[in-house]
Parts: sequence; structure tokens; C-alpha cells
Amino acid sequence: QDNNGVSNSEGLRGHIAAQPDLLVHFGADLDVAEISEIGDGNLNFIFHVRTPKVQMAIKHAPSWSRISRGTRALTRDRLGFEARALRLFRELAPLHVPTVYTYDADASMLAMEFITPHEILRKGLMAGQEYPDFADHISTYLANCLFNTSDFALKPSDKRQLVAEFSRNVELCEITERLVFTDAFVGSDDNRWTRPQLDAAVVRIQSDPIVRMRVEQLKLDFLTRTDALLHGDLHTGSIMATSDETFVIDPEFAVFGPMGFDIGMMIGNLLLGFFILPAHGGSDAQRENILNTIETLWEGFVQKFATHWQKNRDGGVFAYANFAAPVLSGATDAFLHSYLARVLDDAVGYAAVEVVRRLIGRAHVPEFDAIKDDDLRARHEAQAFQFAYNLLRSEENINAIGQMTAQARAACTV
Ligand code: SR1
Ligand code: MG
Repeated sequence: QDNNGVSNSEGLRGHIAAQPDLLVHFGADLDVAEISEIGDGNLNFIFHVRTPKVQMAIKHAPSWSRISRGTRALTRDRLGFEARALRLFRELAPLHVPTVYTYDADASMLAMEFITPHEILRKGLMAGQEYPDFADHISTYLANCLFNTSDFALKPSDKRQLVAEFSRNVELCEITERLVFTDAFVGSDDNRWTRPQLDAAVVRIQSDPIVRMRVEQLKLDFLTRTDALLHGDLHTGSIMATSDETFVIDPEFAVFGPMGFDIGMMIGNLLLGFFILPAHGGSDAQRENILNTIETLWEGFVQKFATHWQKNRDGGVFAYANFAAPVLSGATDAFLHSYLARVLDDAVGYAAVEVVRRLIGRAHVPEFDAIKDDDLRARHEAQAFQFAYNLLRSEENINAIGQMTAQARAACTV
């Protein structure tokens, strides 16, 4: 399926030639530029354009989703939200977000820095690659982007305008609402899982009123809270990394929501990698590394978020400059701690939801699907599933990240 003539290399070359802002990067070398389509996502096409002097990634969003091969319409506006979010996040976390060169709404093309030699984190983790600085990098990204788009940093009027702007990202939010929170927990013809091995587990979770209540609350929070601007789809396929650099890409699902959503998606995807690693030949030490990454990520987030908090005591919601000196000194620290406890509880819930929907919903993750032996895959799926199920039906809050990683360790019996 073609779209506007740019879903293939020659169409793209013609498009660049007609765009002065893009052509300036390539000049006469455009004629000899190598162009290849390198995307493997569900929605869009990504072209790598390369000359001896310049490399660029150009993303094209057709008016349908790639996964549907042209049969399911999807607004091209998604690329506009991605461009806007990338530019904002780049300002807040410059070491971890690529530069946008141009965004052309008419052609639905987004030209940006080509990140190399980084690879998709999901693939690296599956191959047993280690990323010693990843937790530090991603916690910086999360703390910077979440804190600085929240009421703790922004003037209420600026925040409301941003919220209004991103609340128009309706169609992609609908995908999340359905695929993340509804289909897997209520039932849908689009769901798929390893049959018959997981049949009983699917019936059990879909008929559990405690799980249903928790997931409904998490969904309602996603729909109604506007804590901070989220990436909205922060999984290990949305990250490009080497052992010493990390870039977050693909924020087309960006919208305001609970901070725990982004953190939980990230943790959920790391946990999926943890549970399937033995099937890829990963060692105990490599699995421990993933749990350690989750713990360091959360602890780094807390510490960096608290630093932002201390520096912004007179900003955003705490702009008390015009008020008399507070009688209760230290009260805001107590609020910080209770706020972060809520973020952790939310993150654990969203992580569990992500694990479940990636195992039995429509959009799976390749590290599980790559295991062709059904019984082997089902054994690891069942362990991850049971772990997530327990988290969702537990009446006790997780109040330290180590409690959650301990449960994961106990559930993964190899
Ligand atoms: C139809 S899109 C399915 C999934 O792919 C994206 O990466 C999101 O995770 C979405 O839920
Ligand atoms: Mg994506």
C-alpha cells in the first residue's frame, strides 16, 4: 500500500527534493543517497537516508496503521503529536532524545537525527547484552520530563494549555484505552494467546472481580489524571541504546496522565524480558541484572525527582512567594513522600497491566513470540502472567520496589 507517494524510497527522494529545509542537508548528494525502510513498528514507516556525509531518519505516518496493512484508518495527526513531544522532551532531557530537523504535516513526514550505532533495547536485552548505565539514563529522562511537565514546575495557565493541546491526541489514546486496559481484561476477538496452555489463566483473570476493579481504577486514572506529559508507549522497543548512551524515541502516544503510567510501562517491559530470558539462554546473573535495573531505575527516579522538587519549591503549584512564611516548615517534604508512594503504587499496577496485555492481548512482544516451542513459551508466559495477576489482586500496596522484584524472582522458577 502506498500513501502520498512517499511510502517507498523513490517517492521519498522526490519528497526531499521538493522540501528546501530537508534538501539543504543533502544537496547534490541526494541523487546518490541510499534509502531503505527500516521500521518494524505497528503503525508507521521509518526510512534511513544516507549519503557519505549525512544520515537521517525520516518517519512517515500514513493515514492507516501499518499493522493493518492499510485496512484500518488512523489519523496522520499522530506524527504531529510525536514531533511536538520530541521537541519538548529534547529540551528537558537533551542527552536522551533525538533532535527533530523538520516536521511536514501535509506530507506527514518527520525528519530527525539518525541514532547510530545504537540498537533497540528490546533486541539487545534478548541477546543478553548489558546496559550498565541504562537505569541512570532512563531515570534522568523520566524525572526530567515528568517533573518539568507537571504542576510542580509549570505555571497553571501554561500547564492547562499543554494539557489541552495533547488531549487532542484522541485516536492513539483510544488504542491504549482498548488494547492496554480493556481487551485483555474483558475479552476481545483480537486477543491471542498460547492455546490451550493459557486458556484457564485467561478465564481466571477475566472473571476476577478484584482484578477488574483494580484495572478499572488504573484506566480511569489514565483517562482523567493530568499529572505530567507522558511518552505514552514507553516500552523497550521505544528505546535505542548502546552500553553508554540511551535515546527515547517514538512518543506518538503522548498525552497527559499519571506519572506511574510511563514508569510502569517501562518496568513491565523489563519484567517481560526478565521472565523470558531463560528461554533465550540467559543466565541467572543476566536475569538479576534486569531486576537490578528496575530497582536502580526507580531509586534514581525518586532521587532525581526529589532534587527537582527541592529546586522548584517556589515554582508551579508551590509558588507561595506572595504568601506569608509557612507556619508548618517541612510539610511539603511529607507531601513529596506521599506523592512518590502513590507513583510507585500506580507504576506497579501499570506494569502488571502491561505484562498481562502483552501476553494475551493483540499486541505481543517479540521476545515471547520468538520462542517457537509452544510448551516452552507457555511455561514462561504462565509464570509472568501469574506474577502480574498476583500484583493486580493484592490488597497490599507495594511500598518499596524491592518487594516487587522479590515477587518476580520468586515467580520465575525457570
Ligand atoms: C495497533 S498498535 C498496538 C500497540 O503498538 C504500540 O507500540 C502500542 O504499544 C500499542 O498498544
Ligand atoms: Mg511505537
